Amino acid sequence: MSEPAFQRRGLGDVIPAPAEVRPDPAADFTIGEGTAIRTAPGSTEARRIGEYLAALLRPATGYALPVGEDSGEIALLLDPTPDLDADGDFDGAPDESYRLEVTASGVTVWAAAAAGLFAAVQTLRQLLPAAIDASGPQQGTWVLPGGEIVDRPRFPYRGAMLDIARHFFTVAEIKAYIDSLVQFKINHLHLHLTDDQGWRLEIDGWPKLTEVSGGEGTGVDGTGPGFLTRADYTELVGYAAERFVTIVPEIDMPGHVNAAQVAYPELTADGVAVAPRTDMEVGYSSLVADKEETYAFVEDVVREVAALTPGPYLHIGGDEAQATTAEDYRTFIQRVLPLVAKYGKRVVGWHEMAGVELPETAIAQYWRIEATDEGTARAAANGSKVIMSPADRTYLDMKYTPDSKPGLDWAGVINVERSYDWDPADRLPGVSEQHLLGVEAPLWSETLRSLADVQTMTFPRLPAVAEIGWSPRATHDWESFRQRLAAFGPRWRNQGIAFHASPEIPWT
Ligand code: IFG
Repeated sequence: MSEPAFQRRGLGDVIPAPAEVRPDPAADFTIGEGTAIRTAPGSTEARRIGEYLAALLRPATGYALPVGEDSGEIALLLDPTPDLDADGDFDGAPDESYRLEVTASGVTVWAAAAAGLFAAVQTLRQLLPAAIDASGPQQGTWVLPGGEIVDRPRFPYRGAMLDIARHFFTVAEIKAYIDSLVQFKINHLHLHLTDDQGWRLEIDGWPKLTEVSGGEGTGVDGTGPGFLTRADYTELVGYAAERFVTIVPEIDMPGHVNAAQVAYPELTADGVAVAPRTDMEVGYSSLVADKEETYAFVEDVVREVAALTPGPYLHIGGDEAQATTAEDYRTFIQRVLPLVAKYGKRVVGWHEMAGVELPETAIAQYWRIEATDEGTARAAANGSKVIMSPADRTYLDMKYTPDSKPGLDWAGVINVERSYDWDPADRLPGVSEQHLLGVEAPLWSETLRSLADVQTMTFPRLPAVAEIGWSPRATHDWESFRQRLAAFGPRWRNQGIAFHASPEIPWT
């Protein structure tokens, strides 16, 4: 019995569960001193992914693992017409499907696009023993289980959200978060950039937003100061894109705007500055729907954020606008929707936005716990796509148990099983499979104070949401998931990722 760190993996021991798994135990492949990586001839993208794979494998194996186009037992190939029968094309999303074959002589990956090669690399990494994630050379045999996997995502949008407004997180911390997310084929990171307690992205035309509301003493309990410069944001977008993660920036409005109004009193109804807020209340602030300054502000911010964001989406928030009358809310949304389109982005908004007539290109993100939502169902019927983030299943800031820390519990406590035990196509009447763009797990940071807190709230529940977003419904099985999840304890320890040792998981 090999020690757990070098325990041979089963071909299906992957999260998210692959679509098709055909093991062939007679065909195991062992990575050795002389193993090389071969990438699709002429493809710089494939080459870059080959180098990414090599960088993942070199530290623990200590092997050279050269990358080239001519020879190598591990091949990453692009096949424009793979027989993957994958419905990979979701309204323009990149094709993430792939076929992975392990034989005694080597590993071959075929994908229609680089995104598929990247997804296959995440699978390959998980098929190696847990020791592969160690930061220094380990003595053992690097066995890959033989057989074939054919895989493709159920939904094109599998997201996480990090709130850097209530508590700021640095570029390095956000990069580390991205690295932990891509292992589970998460391909969108929604950054909640602005709220009552802080404004966290530099806007050239409105410098006080960050000078005043991104500075010392901002954030919940004043403990989360800081902001992303334009260069920081550009660096993050680039880092994410190299890992096939699309950044979705959120400027929350018309509510959740106290920080903007502290910096610019002209954004309030009476022009008098409001006091900075470091508490956790919501629903008390609003932009003024009938002031032209409001739309000059919004247009400047939307223009600058859109110009810095290569991804197709710009999130305008729209949640908890209790301080905005229904009529003003409608006026505001109807004036802002065209501004986002003007700068070439598709609007995403929390589902309250769907209370207003939406163009079918607008995307509603459902987040609450009620059994139905009329606006979201109507938007879906009108052709809008829906991102499912029901708080009682996907909100990673919810406590694991009544007395676990950190976290909130207004949507109830959420253990791993509750994160797994739901299906987005069954969540809301009127919102079924064809209306869904995907799922997202938001992490609000009112009670978070460190990257370790972020990781502990994220793992092990995010992998449940990732599997729901990627794997076919037919593979959805709690007993299988909890067994597969148990093997990630040693991997997260090797990676230095803090996680909650949920008692319902038989950790190895
Ligand atoms: N609801 C608020 C968030 C945050 C959250 C904490 C949404 C869309 C409660 N809005 O969730 O700002 O405070 O769980």
